Amino acid sequence: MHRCLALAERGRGKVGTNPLVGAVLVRRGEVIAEGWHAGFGLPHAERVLLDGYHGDVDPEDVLYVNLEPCCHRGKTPPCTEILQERGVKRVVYGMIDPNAQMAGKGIEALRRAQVECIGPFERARCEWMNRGFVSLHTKSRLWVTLKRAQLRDGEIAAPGGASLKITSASQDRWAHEWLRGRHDAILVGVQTVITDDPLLTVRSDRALPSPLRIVLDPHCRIPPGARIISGALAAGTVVIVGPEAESAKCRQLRGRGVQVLEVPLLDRRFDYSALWRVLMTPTDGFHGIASVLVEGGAKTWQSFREEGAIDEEVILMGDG
Ligand code: AOF
Ligand code: ZN
Repeated sequence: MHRCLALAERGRGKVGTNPLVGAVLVRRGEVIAEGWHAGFGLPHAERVLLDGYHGDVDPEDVLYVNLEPCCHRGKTPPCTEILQERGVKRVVYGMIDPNAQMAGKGIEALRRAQVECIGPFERARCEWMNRGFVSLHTKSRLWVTLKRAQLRDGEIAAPGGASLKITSASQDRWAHEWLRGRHDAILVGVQTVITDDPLLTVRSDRALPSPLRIVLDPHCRIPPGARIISGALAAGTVVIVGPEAESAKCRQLRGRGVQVLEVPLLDRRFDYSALWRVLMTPTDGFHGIASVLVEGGAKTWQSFREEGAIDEEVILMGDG
């Protein structure tokens, strides 16, 4: 199962609103074939595994997969069918699929077809890896992590508003690998872009996926020279604007490859349920996202708190 999770991780940043899934076929304790879900709309892990494995499946072989095999025809055919066609007789699964179209029906279908199913196995780890996907289906919103760096006295910025270096190099490394590299998007309020002009990229020695950059910018105040909307970074940036944002400026941003998405306001703040809907709905060229890391600033953290939309909060305590 741990191998399934490692394979599943390869799909991070590519599967959109789909789950991260890996599968292995084991014969007498040895892995003989592997597969993973490599991207939104592409074949599922189990199908990738069986399409790439041309040998026979023995009745004693065990197929491990971190998510219940699907039983519905979505963008791809049901995995339960190919498992039966290829003679898989034993399945170990990590967790039930929270998608209401499955929700145990995949396992039921396999058991009805005399396939032995064992699980959920290593459920906590499997659910944690897919916490974004689980959140989409159980809360109808993304998984939200708040990240804050602060000095021991609680200070987060210099009195003049200029940015202050708070964290150490090792804290930065950890934050890049374990926070930025493990979320589908990094979100900031426009004031952070105006004050800090951040890059919002993952900087690490390891090859990690690049999350999208999202800016909450009701009146489209983002400075045209900001680094996240310049050069190659522009194509991975999403600016969320309100209905009254200046349309000429929005057009100019779109011309650079920036995605500009409109969300209605409620009491001078974005309507969060509409914001979730926009971010969870795949469109042409945007596969939707399942998790977001909110990096600031103070007003943006506050609005997520007031909305009650925080699943995890990480505070990096610095010595300054
Ligand atoms: C699996 N293995 O690798 C994945 C599963 O539109 P589709 O056809 O891609 O179906 C998407 C749904 O299928 C998704 O919401 C989730 O319930 C399941 N994804 N299932 O057995 C996989 N990616
Ligand atoms: Zn499937």
